[in-house]
Amino acid sequence: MDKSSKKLTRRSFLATTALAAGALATATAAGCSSVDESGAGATSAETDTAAPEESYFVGTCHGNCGGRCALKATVRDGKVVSTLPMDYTKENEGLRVGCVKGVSNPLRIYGPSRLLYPMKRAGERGSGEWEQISWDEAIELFANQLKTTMETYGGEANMWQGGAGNMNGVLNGTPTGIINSALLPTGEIKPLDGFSKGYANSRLIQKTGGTVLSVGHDMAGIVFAFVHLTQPRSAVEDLANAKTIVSWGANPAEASFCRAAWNWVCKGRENGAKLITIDPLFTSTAAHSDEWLPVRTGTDAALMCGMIHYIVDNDLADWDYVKNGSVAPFLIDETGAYLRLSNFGKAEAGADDDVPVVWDEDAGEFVAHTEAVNPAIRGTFDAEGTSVRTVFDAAMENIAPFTVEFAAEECGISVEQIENLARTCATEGPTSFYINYGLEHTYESWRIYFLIGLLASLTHSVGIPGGSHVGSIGLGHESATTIKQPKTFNADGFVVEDAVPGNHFTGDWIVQIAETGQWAGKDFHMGTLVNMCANPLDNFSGSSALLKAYDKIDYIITIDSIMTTTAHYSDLVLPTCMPWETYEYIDGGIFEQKAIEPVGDAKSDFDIIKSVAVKMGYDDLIEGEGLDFLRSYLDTPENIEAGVGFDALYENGVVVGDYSMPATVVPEYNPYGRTQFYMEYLMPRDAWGQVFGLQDRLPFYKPSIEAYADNPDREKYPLYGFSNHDLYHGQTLWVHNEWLNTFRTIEGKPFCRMHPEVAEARGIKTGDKVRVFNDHGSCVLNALVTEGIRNDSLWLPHGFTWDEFEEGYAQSLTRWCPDDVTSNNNFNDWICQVEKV
Ligand SMILES: Nc1nc2c(c(=O)[nH]1)N[C@H]1C(S)=C(S)[C@@H](COP(=O)(O)OP(=O)(O)OC[C@H]3O[C@@H](n4cnc5c(=O)[nH]c(N)nc54)[C@H](O)[C@@H]3O)O[C@H]1N2
Ligand SMILES: Nc1nc2c(c(=O)[nH]1)N[C@H]1C(S)=C(S)[C@@H](COP(=O)(O)OP(=O)(O)OC[C@H]3O[C@@H](n4cnc5c(=O)[nH]c(N)nc54)[C@H](O)[C@@H]3O)O[C@H]1N2
Ligand code: SF4
Ligand SMILES: [Mo]
Repeated sequence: MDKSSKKLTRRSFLATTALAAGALATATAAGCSSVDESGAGATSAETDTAAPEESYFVGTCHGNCGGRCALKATVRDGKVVSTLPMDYTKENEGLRVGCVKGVSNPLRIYGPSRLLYPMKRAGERGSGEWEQISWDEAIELFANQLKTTMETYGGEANMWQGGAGNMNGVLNGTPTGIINSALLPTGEIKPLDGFSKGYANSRLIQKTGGTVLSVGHDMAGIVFAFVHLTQPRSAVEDLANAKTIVSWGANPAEASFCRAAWNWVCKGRENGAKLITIDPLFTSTAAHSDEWLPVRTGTDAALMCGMIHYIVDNDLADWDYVKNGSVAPFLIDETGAYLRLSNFGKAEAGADDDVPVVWDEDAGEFVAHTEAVNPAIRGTFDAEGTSVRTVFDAAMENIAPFTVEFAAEECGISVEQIENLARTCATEGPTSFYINYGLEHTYESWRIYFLIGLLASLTHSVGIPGGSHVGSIGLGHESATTIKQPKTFNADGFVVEDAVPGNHFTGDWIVQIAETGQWAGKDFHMGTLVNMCANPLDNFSGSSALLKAYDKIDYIITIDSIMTTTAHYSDLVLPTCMPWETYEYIDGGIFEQKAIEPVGDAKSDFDIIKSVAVKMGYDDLIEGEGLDFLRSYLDTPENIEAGVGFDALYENGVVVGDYSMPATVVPEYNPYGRTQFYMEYLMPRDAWGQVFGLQDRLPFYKPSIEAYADNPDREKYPLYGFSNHDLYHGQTLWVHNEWLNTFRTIEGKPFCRMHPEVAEARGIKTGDKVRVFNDHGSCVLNALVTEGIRNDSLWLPHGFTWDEFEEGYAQSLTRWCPDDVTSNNNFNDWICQVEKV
């Protein structure tokens, strides 16, 4: 911590990047003129001349906002002067999406933190002393580093950290995986590949047997909702059919993976739905809600347990759905294995027809769940000498300690509030639980997906109009659009015939490797770290721990378009293109058109990696230009026939078609066709031999790892810290952005939010300069005193780089704590103290 707070000063960056600063003067001037031209008034030069020539190009914002709005850039005199949502036909005007961040793209392209030249470190890491170098030298350094590391330690010592920077780009993005490795029956751990994005680097990593470092953010939700419990997500349009909408750890008015979500929440309200928001912060969504339940961070699983007890105890459940639509009646033995037809010799073990059986109360015997008329959901039975009980009983026993009273204490809301919530969800349905990422950014948050499965079963919030339970997790496309989607892709280019097996795990584990020198029980040397589309030090949780781990890495290369905190701590930084400076295809039907020459000496990721490959002697590894790959990727016969082949996309950016509605109500699609809240096996995202007991495969509540009430450290750090995503922030893509700063700063400085009771006890007023600190890190920023936050919590912004704070930086306060199941990043699981400076 001391290390980071000492070095991370704005001065050290500004004073030592004179060469960048020189170039900034030009860039900023260009940026300013674009501000004027887009509406605030014309520059004097222009008032004297006729209207300048304009041209238009389609692109979208990189980064993981999930919006993927098609934005139309206007280019004048070789500069992007505005980026506005694309026009739609009049009848589809309501589908025009975009946001204030998207509009501020010109300030990203010509912004003050833009990287302009390749630079190598001149002083010690993080000193901010740089030497500008040529691309030839940069490529040579990069290639030699990879080569020497391979020769000395093996290919896996070259690590490629993926991130959300160009999450959806197939040409210039980074690879990352969902399940990174598997434990084979032989006991061997097999890394699984994740090469679906980032064509050029995917090929180089495979050729050189490198290590893919997957992202840890959002992984509890993605792993459980997609892979483990396969929870169906209805289209956001279906929110219009709900009678109760619970916005839970979500803020659809401001952030979501679907820009249209809020429109449909509003539509639901117009149709009479009640909106309830569960959030420690009074967000825009909360402000529009009928009720705001300000729970303490990390306690949602306890709240779910309390609700489940209330619904069951008061007989408010839709028992018919619980019996026939969920896994509640499935029977498990003491090891947790399902009782199946094969147990009765009626199917071959493991065969497709070896389905779980239930106890049919009408028939008075065990029958295949698919045949049962009246399955028992409670009870213990003897199955030819084996004692089995229902999954429902096992689940209720597992959560028995977490009563309504327990939940009230834990969550910091009243028993009455919990009971009302449970009653409303159960009796005033259909209920849509709009669960998003706020509540999964705490330790072991994967447990909530078991609980929401059970809660949704009891309230029948699944597979019916208006009843659903997984917000916009992983969503993005599943809302109506007029953008025509390509039908198929030719991903052959990602396959390298003579690939060398490499490694693959969540990047956050480098902290453990730095301590032990091992990964999954084997020695692991951290030779090179290439950050590409990733900004771990500003965005990953526990950035102070990551920074410490960087000391054990021989060489750090960051390819980015801006000087992030991560770039600041690198040995070599390479400037890459922003949208509109190069070509890219973005999943979702958007072809980014090249509109301008890159600012400074920036090159596309494709060109950088291709040059490195050639320098390493792999002349034919990456053939042709980026556009050649995109042509082969998109030009399938199906796409050409549908009018969305390469030429159509290259010409138009997006092809607008008819309003196309996604599958509105999505039923369960797992092999049982039933809502799951139990798993026979729990496969970890990163395998190193973990085994999980029955308790972990059922609904359960465990308190946060740091932000729990009885943590003795709360004497020093009494406040629960958290952050969020909102209209004016979006990870590091929107740093140093003057337009956005007018909305998200106080007197030009980032601010934290605290309750008046917290402020008064410390003599703090809005606008005061304060220091927030804990054992991980600290930062100095301004205070905003507001009733719109719990009186035991403190909100820090996310989405500023270190040099935007007077001292320290916000991310340094977060805790490093990936869990054993999903390696999830836990941004909201830390405690802190605040004082007036
Ligand atoms: N405290 C706190 N921290 C959080 C969160 C929070 O709520 N609170 N949220 C977390 C979440 S949910 C997420 S998804 C993460 C995201 O964190 P990251 O995965 O780091 O993603 P981004 O900041 O979107 O992008 C990373 C970098 O990629 C760069 N980039 C953009 N386009 C390109 C490109 O084409 N090529 C290259 N080479 N680079 C590019 C950007 O400039 C940026 O610096 O942040 C997390 N961090
Ligand atoms: N405008 C905008 N949109 C975005 C992004 C962005 O940065 N800006 N980022 C995109 C990305 S990568 C993601 S992951 C999503 C994230 O978007 P969301 O899923 O909405 O995530 P957050 O904003 O982090 O959290 C949602 C709400 O949960 C609250 N919260 C925090 N901790 C808890 C908790 O323990 N329990 C409960 N009940 N609530 C809690 C927060 O205060 C916040 O208001 O948005 C995507 N869309
Ligand atoms: S930041 Fe996201 S929502 Fe906003 S315009 Fe860009 S892509 Fe759309
Ligand atoms: Mo995210």
